[in-house]
Amino acid sequence: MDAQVTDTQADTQVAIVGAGPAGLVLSHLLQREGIASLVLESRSREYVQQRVRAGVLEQGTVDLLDELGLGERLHREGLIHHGLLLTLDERRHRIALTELTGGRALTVYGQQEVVKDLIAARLARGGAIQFDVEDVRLDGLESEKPRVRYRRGGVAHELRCDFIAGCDGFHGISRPSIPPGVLTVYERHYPFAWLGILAAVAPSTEELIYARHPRGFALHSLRSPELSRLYLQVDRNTELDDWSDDRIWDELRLRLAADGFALRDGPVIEKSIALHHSFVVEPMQFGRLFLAGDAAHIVPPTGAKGLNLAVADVWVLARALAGFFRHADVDGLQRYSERCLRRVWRAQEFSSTLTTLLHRLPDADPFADRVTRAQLAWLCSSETAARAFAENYVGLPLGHFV
Ligand code: RFL
Ligand code: PHB
Repeated sequence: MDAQVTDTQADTQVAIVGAGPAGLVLSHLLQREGIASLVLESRSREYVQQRVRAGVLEQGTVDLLDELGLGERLHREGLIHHGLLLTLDERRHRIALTELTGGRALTVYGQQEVVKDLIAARLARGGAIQFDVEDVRLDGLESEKPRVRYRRGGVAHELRCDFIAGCDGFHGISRPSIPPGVLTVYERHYPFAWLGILAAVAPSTEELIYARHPRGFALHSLRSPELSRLYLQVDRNTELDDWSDDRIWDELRLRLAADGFALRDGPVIEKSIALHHSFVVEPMQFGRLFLAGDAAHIVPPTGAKGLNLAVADVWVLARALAGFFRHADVDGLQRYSERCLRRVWRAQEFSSTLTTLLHRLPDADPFADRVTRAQLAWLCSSETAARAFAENYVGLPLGHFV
C-alpha cells in the first residue's frame, strides 16, 4: 500500500487519461451515450493546443467529427484533397484518390486545430477536463472499481471509476501500469527520422507531394493558404541544430525538384524531429483498462494514419462501453482488442510498405533498392495498384473492421 494522503475523492464512470485526439474524441462519444467521464491531462491547455503534429484526416474521421457536431470550423478551414502526387526520378504521378475510391476524399486540417475544437466543445457542453495533473497512477485494474490517483496544484486526488481509458500516448503511464508478461510487443525501428517544418509561406502545390529521391524522402504538405508543412528524411541521430533554415530549404528544393516546379520558401515558424517507429501491443486491454491510440500502437508517419487509428479505436471503445452500461453486455469489451487490431495491422502494413518504398535506406543493398523502385514505378503506372493504395490512404469506413 502506498502512504499517499488523498485530499479529495470523486466518482465517474470512465476515467480518461490523456487529452489528445483519442481521449477527447472518446469524451465526446461517451457524452453522446450519456456516460460520465473525466479527462486528465498532464500538460497545460495551451501546450496541447499548440503541439504541431498530424494533418491528414481520413473521411471516416471527418464523418465522425461531423456526427458529433464538431466539424464546423474543419469544413470552413480544412483543405479537401482529391488526389496526391508521388515523385520518382523527378517526375510526378498523380493518384486520383477520389476517383479511385468511389468518391472518398481527405481533409488536411492540423491536429492542433482538431484538438482546439474538441476542447472548446467539450467545455462548452459542460464536460470536465483537468489539465496540469501530475503523478497519475492507476490501481485496482482487475477490480470492478479501478482508481486513478493524481496530484493537481499540490492537492492529491482519487478518482473511482468503472473503467479507465488509457489515451495518454506512447510515453504515457497507462501501458506501463499493466503487469509485466501480459502484453506482447511487436516493433520495428527505422534508421531515419523526419525533420518537419511549419513555414509561413503559401504552399507551392495544391496537392500533397511525396518524393522518393536518391538524397532521401521529402514531403510537401499544407495547412492553409498561408501555411506550408514540409518534411525531410534525416538520419535518426541528427540534431535540430545541424539544420539551419537555409539548409532545410536547399535540401527540400533538391528533393522535391520536378519539371516546372518552383518551391517557395519563407520563415520557419516551427521545426521538430520525429523518429520512425512501428509498434503494437497485444492485447490492448487489461482488466478494466483499455488502451487507445498511440498508447497502444505507433505507425511511421508516411501513411498519415496515427490520428485516424486513435479515432477508430475510441469509436470501437465507446460502442463497447455503451453496450455495457445500457445492457450489461460485455461482448464488445471482451472483443475490443481484436476489433481494433484488425485495422491497426492493416495500417501497419500500409505504413511500413509505403515507408520502405519512399525512403532511402542507408544500408540497402542495390538489389533491394531496385526492387522498391520497381514497386513504386508500378504504383505510378498501374490503375489496380493505385486503387489499392488509394483505398488504404483514404481509409476504410469506421465500421469496416468490426
Ligand atoms: P497523443 O496525441 O500523444 O495524446 C496523448 C495525451 O496524453 C497526455 N499524457 C498524459 N496525460 C496524463 N497523464 C500522463 N501520465 C500522461 N502522459 C501523456 C499527453 O500530454 C497528450 O496530450 O495520443 P493520441 O490521442 O493517441 O493521438 C495520436 C496522434 O497524436 C498521433 O498518432 C498522430 O499525431 C500521428 N501522426 C499523424 N497521424 C495522422 O493520422 N495523420 C497524419 O498526417 C500524421 N502525421 C503524425 C504525423 C505524427 C507525427 N509526429 C510528431 C510523431 C506527423 C508527425 C511528424
Ligand atoms: C502532415 O500534413 O502533417 C502530413 C501529411 C502526410 C503525411 C504525414 C503528415 O504522410
